[in-house]
Amino acid sequence: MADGLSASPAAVTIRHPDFCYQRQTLPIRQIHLGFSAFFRAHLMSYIEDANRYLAAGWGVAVVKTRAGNDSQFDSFIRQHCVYTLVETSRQGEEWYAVGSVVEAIKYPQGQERLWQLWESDKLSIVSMTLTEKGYCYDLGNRCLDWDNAELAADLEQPGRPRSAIGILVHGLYRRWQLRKRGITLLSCDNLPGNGQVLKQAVIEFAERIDKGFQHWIEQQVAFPDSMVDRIVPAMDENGHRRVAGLTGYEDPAAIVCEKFRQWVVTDNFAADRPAWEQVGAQMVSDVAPYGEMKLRMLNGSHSLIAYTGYLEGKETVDRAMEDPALRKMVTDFWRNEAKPSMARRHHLDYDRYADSLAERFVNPQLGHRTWQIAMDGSKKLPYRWLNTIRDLLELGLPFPSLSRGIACWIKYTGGYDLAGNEIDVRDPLREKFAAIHRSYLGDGGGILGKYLGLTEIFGDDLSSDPRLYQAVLPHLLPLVKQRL
Ligand code: CS2
Repeated sequence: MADGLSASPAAVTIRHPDFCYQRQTLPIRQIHLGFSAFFRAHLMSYIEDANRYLAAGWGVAVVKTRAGNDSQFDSFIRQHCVYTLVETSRQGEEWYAVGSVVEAIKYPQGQERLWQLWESDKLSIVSMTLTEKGYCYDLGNRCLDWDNAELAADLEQPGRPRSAIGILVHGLYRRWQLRKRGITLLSCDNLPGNGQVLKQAVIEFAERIDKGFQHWIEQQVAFPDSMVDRIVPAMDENGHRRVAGLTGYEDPAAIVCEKFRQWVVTDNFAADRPAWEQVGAQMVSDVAPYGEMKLRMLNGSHSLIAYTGYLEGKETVDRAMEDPALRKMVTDFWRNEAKPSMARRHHLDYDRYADSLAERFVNPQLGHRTWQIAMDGSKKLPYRWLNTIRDLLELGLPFPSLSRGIACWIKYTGGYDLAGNEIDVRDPLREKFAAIHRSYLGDGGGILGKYLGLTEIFGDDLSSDPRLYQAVLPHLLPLVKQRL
């Protein structure tokens, strides 16, 4: 493209194996917001399979909505959106080239092209990986977080959106004005009831623009819930070297992930979709039990390993799992905390799931860093840990692993490890956390009181529950004293 911001698969030689479908003519049926590694490894693997094995004819345009990592995206555009996916397990590794992304757009520079795609008759699905914070949604109060500056600015100027929610609403608005058919908005983020959260966020925004528009969304747009699962560590130089060794070429957009993947989706689509159930996705009427099991068991134990493991000098998940004490803490957590928190409501095979997680977590090929998982804890923990704690409190059951986890998270987000070395804490509340630790230096009780008082994380209920305070305090005291 003349502006260099978009690329379609033109006749340039690509050093990748041939595709068994016609990339050049794949129509764009889906837009994806977010150029995340997770999207490339998870959702795209199902779309690629649908094109390869079912001749689905399903092209995707990916939109990079956030600044940063531009050089990787530019390389991706230069290589005509083809990238390498390496799948690893203890049994070995396999790789292939993914060709189903056929256009890449940088936002806002490429916005005219983006709106053109939104208005297209061929468009059926707009999917997204925004991470938990990208929804600007206050789950406690079940409403949009209008304190978010980007979101507030989008309400002033909805035609020039900056937030992902603003982009979705504006895209829908253009379809509504042109009387186009409804489409599906498909969230692929780790949030319980992600489709419902997305729907509430979009509708709340739309209502402030026009009631008729809101009504149209309610009638014509579908928001399936989905549970997404595949471990996809961030790529580093080693990873890139390994891929180049396997394939014989450099690919800055390459991803290494585990072989395992799971995708459970409510079969509630407004328009066409590939027959993803024929390539391994599970289409169900209710995703909730699967989503809950995955968030509480997989992500819950990931965060547990991240904070406890990091503080004990374990750089990766597999290294932490090699440590008998940490491994025991994790298996106890699955058996005695996560499982009983869910078992009275649903009847999935939690023990088998725990066994499969134990197998996945020891994969030494992944090098999944505890530091990576520890990011954005303030946004992740409410979904991963706190509902488990709420259930266990109600059942009168103890939660020693999660109490230790909270203590380690508090220590970690204070910005120093047990030896006093600085930690690169990445979290929207980073400054707030550091300020608490500064004002209550070494005073575990004071620090804990302030942390639990953060109702945006703990909600009004847990913030004022003395049982949580009592459970965490003994774990925190020795950790904060070490820094004195
Ligand atoms: C991880 C997840 O980084 C994290 O917070 O817990 O990305 C996890 O690897 C995926 O949800 C697995 O499906």
